[in-house]
Amino acid sequence: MAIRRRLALVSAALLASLGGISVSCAGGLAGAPAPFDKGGVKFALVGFISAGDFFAAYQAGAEAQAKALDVDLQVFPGRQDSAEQRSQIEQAINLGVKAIIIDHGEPEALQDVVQKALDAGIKVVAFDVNINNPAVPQVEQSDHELARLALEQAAKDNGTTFSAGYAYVAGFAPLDRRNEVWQEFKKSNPGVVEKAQFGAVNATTAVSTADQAKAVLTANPDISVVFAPYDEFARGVKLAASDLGISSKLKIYSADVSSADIQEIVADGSPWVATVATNPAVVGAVSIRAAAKLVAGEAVDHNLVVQPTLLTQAGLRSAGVTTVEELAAKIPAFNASDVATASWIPAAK
Ligand code: SR1
Repeated sequence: MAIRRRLALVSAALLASLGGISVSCAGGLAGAPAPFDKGGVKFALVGFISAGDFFAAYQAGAEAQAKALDVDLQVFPGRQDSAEQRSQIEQAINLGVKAIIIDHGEPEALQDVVQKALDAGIKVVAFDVNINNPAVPQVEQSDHELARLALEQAAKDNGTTFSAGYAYVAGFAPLDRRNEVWQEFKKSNPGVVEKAQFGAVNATTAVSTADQAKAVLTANPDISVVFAPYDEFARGVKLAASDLGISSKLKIYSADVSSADIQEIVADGSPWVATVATNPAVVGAVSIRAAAKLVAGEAVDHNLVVQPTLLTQAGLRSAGVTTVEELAAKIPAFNASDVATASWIPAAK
């Protein structure tokens, strides 16, 4: 039995070295560099926002990639609370993890505790929070490009003279980057007048944003376009428009996509006419791969960018796409990314 098991391991290692593939087996990944070859490797994923489709899909993608690497991934939900997120990073350090992936958060609240992890020899990767440390690779979705694509579509559909509503909350790296593009867009198109800015990020973002959007849209009946570059914001605006009975005179441009979002976008009479998005599960997988490469002693670029794709209501309807899985079958970028790959890292299933 022991001989048979050893033979199986040897042939798995041989396969891996010949074909650049890796085979997961109990207690490690044959053909992978240390410590992944022996197994028992622990990572932590420490979030900040623990509500919404985007973050659930990001986590699922991270978990799938960790599983493929035979990594034990401990997930800590930050619950929109910086003190809790800090304490979760401390807990992860004490657990003896090899890497910590930080998903959003407030940079000022994290920089010293991240340094503590680095000093303990733990590798750190940050997604959408600027840790401002050369040792910490930054994962992002090319937020400038994302906002540019959404606003180009808005200009294509509505021209460059319209009254706009803008959903934004300062202090979140992706929203701040998208905001830079919105400010430039208004400067280059003086006919675009921002009538009101609103939005909230909390455990019930869509509902809180809907309440604010209702007040804004009632007070500014000339608003015909809303730039809401976060899907929870867009859901809130759509809900407000529906409650006010003004869906037919509004167009919403957003970021992000989930299966639930697609259903809201393609629904009859929906004012949500375009979104620009990556597959968050792919971004989660990239974050884990970057951490794994660092742990294996391999070089990782400082900026790891997953490119987003414009998805219009018309395009989704004509393609008959109703879920992210169907999208992934049609658009290769929704299926996988070549960012932070290595021959020994198996694809997430
Ligand atoms: C509050 S920040 C929300 C954004 O984070 C991710 O980058 C998603 O794209 C989402 O829009």
